[in-house]
Amino acid sequence: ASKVLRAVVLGPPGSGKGTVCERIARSFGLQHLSSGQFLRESLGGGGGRGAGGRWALSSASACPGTQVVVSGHAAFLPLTTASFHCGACTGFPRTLGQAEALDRICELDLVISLNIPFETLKDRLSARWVHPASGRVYNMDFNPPQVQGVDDLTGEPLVQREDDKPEAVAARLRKYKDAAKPVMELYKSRGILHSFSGTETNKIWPYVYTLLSSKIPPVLVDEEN
Ligand code: G5P
Ligand code: MG
Repeated sequence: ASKVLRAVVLGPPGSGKGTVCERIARSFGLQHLSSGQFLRESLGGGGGRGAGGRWALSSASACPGTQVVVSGHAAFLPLTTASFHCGACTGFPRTLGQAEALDRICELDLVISLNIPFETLKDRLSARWVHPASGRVYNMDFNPPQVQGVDDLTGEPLVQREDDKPEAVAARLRKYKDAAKPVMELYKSRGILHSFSGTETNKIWPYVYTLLSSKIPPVLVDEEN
């Protein structure tokens, strides 16, 4: 397959990376890869203990041919050209080391950065519920499930992520800020960084959609536009 687009969506915890990437995947027929989801699946739960250990993760069901190895903060995502020929990735690269590792594998076309105020992030994360098996994400205010506490498709119970507690959110945000700054600077210097600021995904999304539409043809007309 010829290369279509390689994009990553970066932003602090709760900034809407997953939400935006799901919409990108749907609208442009791209594969969505989430490093945080890979980590949670490997740990078999909804908790966010992702950064502390070392795991070799096989994500055959999510994306054949993709493997993620994370050791502390130095993660390596050996995406082959075939598996990432048309992908949108969230949560990776999270550090300069990861960005350099990604450089050795492929050249990114586009980096989307989401800038959301801290207070908004805290509110969103305290209202987030997830379906661990699929990674489907709900929010009691923004996109509630049809029946409270259960997944729309399977009827299985939803859980709250351990790392969505207020103390954990503050620590995650601090860590994210330190690690992300040099990554943003790198992509800015390459002219591929596109930043979007706001408090509502629905207001940011049309701009993201327009930007991507200028690079690849959508497979779905944007119903939110
Ligand atoms: P993750 O899973 O990548 P984070 O912390 O980077 O975790 P997170 O929390 O998953 O990011 P998100 O994907 O940016 O947030 O946001 P989301 O889930 O789409 O939206 C958040 C909530 O707000 C949802 O409930 C959504 O429905 C709602 N929402 C969206 N838009 C709106 C809106 O406009 N209004 C309202 N009201 N609500 C909205 O990584 C987890 C951990 O794994 C490790 C790290 O420790 C990380 O903390 N990790 C890595 N470690 C090392 N290297 C890597 N590459 C790593 N990747 C992950
Ligand atoms: Mg996410």
